[in-house]
Amino acid sequence: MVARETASTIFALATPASASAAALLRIAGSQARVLAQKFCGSDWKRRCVQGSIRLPIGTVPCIAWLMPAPHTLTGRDTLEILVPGNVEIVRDLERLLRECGCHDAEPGAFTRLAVEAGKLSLAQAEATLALVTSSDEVSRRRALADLGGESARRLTDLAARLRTLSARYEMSFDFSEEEHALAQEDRLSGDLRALLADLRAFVGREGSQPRREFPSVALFGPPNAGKSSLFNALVGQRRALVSATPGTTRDAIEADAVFDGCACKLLDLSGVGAGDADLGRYAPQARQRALAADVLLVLCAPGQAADCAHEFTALTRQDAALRSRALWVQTMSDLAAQEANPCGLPQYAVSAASGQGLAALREQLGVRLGELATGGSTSLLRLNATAALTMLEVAAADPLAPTEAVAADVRRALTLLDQALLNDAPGDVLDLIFSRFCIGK
Ligand SMILES: Nc1nc2c(ncn2[C@@H]2O[C@H](COP(=O)(O)OP(=O)(O)O)[C@@H](O)[C@H]2O)c(=O)[nH]1
Ligand SMILES: [Mg+2]
Repeated sequence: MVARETASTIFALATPASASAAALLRIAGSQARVLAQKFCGSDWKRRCVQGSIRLPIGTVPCIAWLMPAPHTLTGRDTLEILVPGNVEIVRDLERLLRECGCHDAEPGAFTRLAVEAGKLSLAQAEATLALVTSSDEVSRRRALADLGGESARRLTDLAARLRTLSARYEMSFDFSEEEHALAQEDRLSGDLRALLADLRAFVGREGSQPRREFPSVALFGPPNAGKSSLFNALVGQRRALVSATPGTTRDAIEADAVFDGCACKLLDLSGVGAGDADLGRYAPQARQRALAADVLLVLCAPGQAADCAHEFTALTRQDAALRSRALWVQTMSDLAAQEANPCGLPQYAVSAASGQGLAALREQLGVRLGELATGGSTSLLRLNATAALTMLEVAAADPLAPTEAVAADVRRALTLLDQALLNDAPGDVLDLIFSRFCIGK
């Protein structure tokens, strides 16, 4: 599929396929010149031109960027066309491009061309993906470091040290004098441990995997606990319906929110427990979503402590670990003084009305979400560095391991690092990597 693309001209929509101010279509390949002439009557020089395109829907204005090979990301002639972001216009234009012999790009096709043209390392290509999909500060920082080549430089240094160490291990077999050999082994294992510490720092948190979606923060509590009011205060705009009538929030309401650089999905759940106007119709669903939350805010208005404690305790019977994910939030602190919570959870007092206590709660949410942030990226660079780390840790942890066995592990770990750094991945690994990209990247 990608082989076909290398011989042809590919195109893809680089902006979301929905109504917007403008839509950007990317075209790479030999047809780009022909199309630039057709749409803008332009000779093929690197520049930005205005033109128009005749489509079945009518003649639409466009702005085109002409980028001649080889000084483009893909190494090929590239044309980028900006048209009004109307779904029909985009559909017509895509049809026209197909008629002109262009092919729909596979996911990640542009980035793959860039890698194949030597314009981007595999690590940088993967960083592009990680940056687009990152949901938190840690992942973003890592992706930017990968993209700028900083991670590759760090790993190159580590690989160079490992190469020297590997050579020293190989040479150590030549020492015959018992005493000398022991001193040599001590030095080798000391240097291996030092290198392990640096490799561990590079790999970061253990088992880091990218999250599929934003972590969730759920607002849970009895009707009239002030959930919707706090939800709106945290989101910063009126999204959820606030009412003195219990049971106003029927289904969960969701909004994206960011605390201290960490994105999350904030959930305003319907009320649980006594006083529910819906007689508990929506409560089971609210309890399920509370159990699944990454951070649970147990909301308690003045006088609701017993109700809240009862509900929260019932949840912990299903999942005892929920306690470590939960915070007790006493609401309407403008109306009543803070009371101790019966569940012994970390406690925050807030008022959605006066804004009191919101900053401290936001800060704590930032901390909690930061702890969840794995900074995960399954890039070959990190995958192989992690595999090498595991291999070396096992080797270093066994005091009885013969030097020959440790030397063999050091060699294998080095191969893993080299493989990641030299873009020397097998074809199926490349297919897997690029299949995770979106179309148009
Ligand atoms: N004084 C005061 N009233 C609040 C506060 N937060 C919510 N309320 C009121 O409490 C009632 C219930 O609030 P709501 O957010 O709908 O609660 P929910 O049922 O838990 O979603 C409404 O009349 C709100 O105006 C607060 O911080 N201070
Ligand atoms: Mg509500």
